[in-house]
Amino acid sequence: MSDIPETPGEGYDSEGFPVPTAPQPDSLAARAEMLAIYPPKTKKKREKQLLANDSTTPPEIAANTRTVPGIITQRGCTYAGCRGVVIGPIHDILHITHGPIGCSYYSWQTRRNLARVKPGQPINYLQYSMTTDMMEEEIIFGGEKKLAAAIREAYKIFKPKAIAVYATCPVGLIGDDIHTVCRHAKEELGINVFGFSCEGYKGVSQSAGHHIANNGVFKHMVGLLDEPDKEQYRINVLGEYNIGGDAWEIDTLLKKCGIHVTATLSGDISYEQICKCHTADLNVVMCHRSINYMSEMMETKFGIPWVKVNFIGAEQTSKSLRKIAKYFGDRKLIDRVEEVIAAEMAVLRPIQEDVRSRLKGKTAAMFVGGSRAHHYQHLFKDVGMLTVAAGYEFAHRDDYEGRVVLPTIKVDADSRNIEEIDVEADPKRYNPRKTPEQLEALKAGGFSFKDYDGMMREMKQSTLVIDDISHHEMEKLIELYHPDIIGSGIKDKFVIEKLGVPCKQLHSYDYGGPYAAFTGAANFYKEIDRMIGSKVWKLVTPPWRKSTQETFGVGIESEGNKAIRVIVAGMAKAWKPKAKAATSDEG
Ligand code: CFM
Repeated sequence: MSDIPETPGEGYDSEGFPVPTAPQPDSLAARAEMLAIYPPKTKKKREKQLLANDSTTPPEIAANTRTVPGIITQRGCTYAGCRGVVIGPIHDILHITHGPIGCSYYSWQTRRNLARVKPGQPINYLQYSMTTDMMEEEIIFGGEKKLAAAIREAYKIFKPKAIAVYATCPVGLIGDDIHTVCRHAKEELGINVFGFSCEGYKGVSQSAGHHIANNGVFKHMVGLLDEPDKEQYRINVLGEYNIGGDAWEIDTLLKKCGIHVTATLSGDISYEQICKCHTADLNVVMCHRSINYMSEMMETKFGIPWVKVNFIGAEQTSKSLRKIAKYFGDRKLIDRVEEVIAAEMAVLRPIQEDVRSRLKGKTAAMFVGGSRAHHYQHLFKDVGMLTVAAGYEFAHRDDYEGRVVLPTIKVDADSRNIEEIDVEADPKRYNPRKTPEQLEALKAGGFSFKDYDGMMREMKQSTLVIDDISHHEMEKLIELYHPDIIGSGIKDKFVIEKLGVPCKQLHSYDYGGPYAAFTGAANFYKEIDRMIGSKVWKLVTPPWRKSTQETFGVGIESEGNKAIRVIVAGMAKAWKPKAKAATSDEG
């Protein structure tokens, strides 16, 4: 069993939420103060995206809508969601960006979706950045010829099994037909070549890119190889991208239990694994936002049921393992899972208790992507910390309020822009993995399929929920709540730190991690303990609190800066080279 008390323990309230030591502000008053500065139209929009939580009946939040121009958002573009997030991690196909050089350059290894060369899978192209490098000439006269030449050239050098082509903003604006170019290349080269109309502007965020990518992967890859793996209990882990090696931790843990992963979409994955992933017995979904389309389409076409899991946090990892074992229903597997949980917790528990003794009662805030702002709350909870405010950058209402609201979500013009593909049961290969009776028995035993309750139901009453947070709101949040740590991204990390709060980069992990499964949880606890224990950010006087002379002249000799130099010198002295980490296999 996990050691998060089933009945509330010391430091937790009657609902199992950690109790903050410091007094917390009234969330409605804090909300009003955050919104006060905005002009009426902006305020009207932001007040629908900035709410005090109701965990029993989550209030309707405005999500997946356009950011007000002028507000500094943390969001990315549709191209990033497609090429960068969902398909980019496939390591043995070529990814060619059709566009100006920057789109390719800035998506080159900035996301730590690691892959390593394995026996039998010797190819890893992830270190390459391939682009057509569009210039004025192509913008004026069209870039199709240059794209066709690039595909031919790339094929000649690498002889890959498949090539994916990604459209960037100018490609959509000038109307290059990348799909026809890909079709011709497929015929000419005899390999799989396919394109994605994932122009950056196509949606309100990278979320549109996830959807476009899911459609393309499903149409062009899934189902091409009818060769099931020989192992028992075959699953796909969907929405796990092996950031910092997370998928490797999950894979190792599942292996210990006797559960086999056919494919992880898309972390450290090969083309072949994607082509045969329709042969698995179950899909488990980690990141609901980026891949729910795929799990739905695979169920419709091939009959593979899906369940939501979370391998972030000790309690959640245990729950997820038990859920998978229950699905297969084999006594031996169920017992084996319990043995593994007990063994892993025996190692993790002392670390958890030690860290909790220092962090109990501290607070966190998190603003990340479309799933981590929810999942990582469990890791903080494990060590007695309450998440007082959280939000996604680009998630949809169902990720906040749960899938129950799906029928009520209004499809606006921006979402209508994204293709919904018609999927039907495959006449030959549709194979429901469970009989209707088995499904009923599972449901009667409390098992739920296709279910995601969202973030709000798992957050404490009256905590703040903020969609697509602005820099102004972040600054106000720090001023009013003084959280002990914030989990966020690179676009606001340094502002947060200069305001005196440590910031854990929860996209790339600041080169740390892995944080998934029990082993990853131990890494996270220790990392957070170190960050909160360090006083370094409290000693910083940000440049905007100083006079110009102080900043550029005598500021360097200020008491705060002197103190920092002493700390840094101490750290440098104590530094020892680390053993080579698994993550050094990157790209
Ligand atoms: Fe899913 Fe992700 Fe996330 Fe995401 Fe992302 Fe990411 Fe993220 Mo950065 S797929 S929604 S588009 S869990 S890259 S691995 S960390 S914003 S919270």
